[in-house]
Amino acid sequence: MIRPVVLAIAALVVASLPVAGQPAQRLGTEKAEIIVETVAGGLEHPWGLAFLPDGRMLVTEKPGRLRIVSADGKVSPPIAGTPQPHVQFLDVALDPDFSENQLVYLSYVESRESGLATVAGRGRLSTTGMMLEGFELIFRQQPTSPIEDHFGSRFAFTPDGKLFISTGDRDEPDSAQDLSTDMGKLIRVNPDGTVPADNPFVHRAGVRPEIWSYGHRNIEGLAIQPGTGVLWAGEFGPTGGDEINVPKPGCNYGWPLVSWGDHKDGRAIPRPPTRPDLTDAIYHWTPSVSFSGMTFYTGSAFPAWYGNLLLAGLASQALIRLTLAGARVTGEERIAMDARIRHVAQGRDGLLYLLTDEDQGRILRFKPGG
Ligand SMILES: [Ca+2]
Repeated sequence: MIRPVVLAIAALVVASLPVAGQPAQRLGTEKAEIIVETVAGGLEHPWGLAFLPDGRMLVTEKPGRLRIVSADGKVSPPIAGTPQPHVQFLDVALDPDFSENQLVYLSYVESRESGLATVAGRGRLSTTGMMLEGFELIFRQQPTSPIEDHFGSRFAFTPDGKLFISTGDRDEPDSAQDLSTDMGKLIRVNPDGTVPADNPFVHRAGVRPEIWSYGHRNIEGLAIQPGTGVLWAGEFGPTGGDEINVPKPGCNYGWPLVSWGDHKDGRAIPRPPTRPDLTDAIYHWTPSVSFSGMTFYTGSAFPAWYGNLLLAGLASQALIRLTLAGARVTGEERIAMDARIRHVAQGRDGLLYLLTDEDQGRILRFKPGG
């Protein structure tokens, strides 16, 4: 009679161990042996990730929290001073001059009387790291929509100090072609939210000057290619037609006039999937892999992956690795992760960090496995 009781207690103890104490797992891939560690758990649908200079991580949770996670996995209470969103927090990024100005950028969904919109702002992280001070908006998507979908949104700072902010079409596809809206657009601003004088539409009447490119469905992946400094963007297709684009100023990326996929409700989108007056994707997937965040790998921990583009697969539950030659994709590997992956980012230690999209979401870390 004693034995079952002991077993029950043992099971309870195991279940209550901190997630960070879970044993690491080995993962064999085509070009690298990986050890996957669970750095932290208990994060509710983590979405964005940024690395502080001291090795700690800023992480957003979709329901509207920003936390700090230490390198050894201690999760802080929510940081005070952040806005109170209606729906969700999205990305987080550090200012390129963070060491001097301590500015942290946050994108989220704002609720206005007329509906919902993707917005971005910035505030100063206090010395303790537990307060975002003087938070102010630098971008507010116009107009709003009542539809709670396709919000984007990622940040990317360019080497010349500009800030890209991605948006989605808010599930109003025609808005992506309407240059009087910020929906289905890639936005380029100065870090303080003012519009750079060399944006493509600054002199065209009736066009929002912050627009860099248009005809996008829902961009949740942005990354600057090392060496070239060029921005790459990843967007969700409808049914099929997930895309990688290299957005050029003023160009039209086609949604919803053309697509490599079809509408969610089964309506066909006219073929051919591109036209001479539109700019085609450089790579696309049908069926969809449904990826969100992405990053170029530039660390030394996985030399065979240097310069590769890594994508966080949601429905595909995978880390997707693309090999490139310039702006051409030359190969693809899907690394099964057995969880929806929301984001992948490279730490200051050159290791890779992944966020799982779960109620009890985790931060995973890839280390070389020999
Ligand atoms: Ca397209």
